[in-house]
Amino acid sequence: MSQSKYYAEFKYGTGADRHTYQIYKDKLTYGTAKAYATSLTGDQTKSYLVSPGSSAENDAVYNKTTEFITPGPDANYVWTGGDYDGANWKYYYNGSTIDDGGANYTNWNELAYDAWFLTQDAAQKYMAMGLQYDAVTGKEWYPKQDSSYHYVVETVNGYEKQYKDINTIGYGRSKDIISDYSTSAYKDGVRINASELTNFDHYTDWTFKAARNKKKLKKFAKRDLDFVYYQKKGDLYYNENGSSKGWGIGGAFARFDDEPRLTSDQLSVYAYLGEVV
Ligand SMILES: [Ca+2]
Repeated sequence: MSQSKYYAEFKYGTGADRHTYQIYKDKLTYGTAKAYATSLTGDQTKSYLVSPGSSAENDAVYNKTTEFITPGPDANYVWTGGDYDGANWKYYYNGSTIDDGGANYTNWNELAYDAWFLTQDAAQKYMAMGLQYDAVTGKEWYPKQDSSYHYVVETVNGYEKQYKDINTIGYGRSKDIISDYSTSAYKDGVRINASELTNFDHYTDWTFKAARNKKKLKKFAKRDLDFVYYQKKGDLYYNENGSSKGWGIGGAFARFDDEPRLTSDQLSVYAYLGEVV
């Protein structure tokens, strides 16, 4: 099963407040994005549309989002988890009020908020973060009516999916040695950080095959596959040059010491953007 979503991930915060943020390349309506965020954990208080509670968190979200998504005419906002319930702007994940003008952190775009305040347009009940394009100011929040935007999902500490993450930094020179992978220890499988893989752009349509023997391995290197696994050695290859002979600027980037059986439904692919500290 090849995943359909292309996302980048980063971490922000310390200790119990260290949260995971996933920035999605696809666009969804507010309700669909919210439902997707909840579906990651099954609990809308554990995984929800991003709800910045401080200026530093807001900056981290903005900086990482615009590192991954270039602002433009079709990418001017991302959904956040703020919405208007008819009386107050609130973060839906915990019901906290965000427009009280008091102690709670707010980052409204003043002109947009004032215009909304005058009309109280009932359709403009969702909070989106501007990505800075055209007249839109980056990092600030805008009251928006429903539309399809990119979105950022925040997951609280301890509720992240259980992936065995493969580090591809320095691949080609060294392999990430994996000695603790099993489907029982990592129920969400193996996840490849593809941001370091040269020329990789198949985030939503990557292909994978496991080779039974050396002959198959050589044969699969000459097929239009992105990833090939050689179970006999436990090596996972990136096939950078597709159907050309060999692996191009690719090659084995991970070795599984236990040589487990790997299938495509155990694999997922994403882009890791690091940790904001
Ligand atoms: Ca090849």
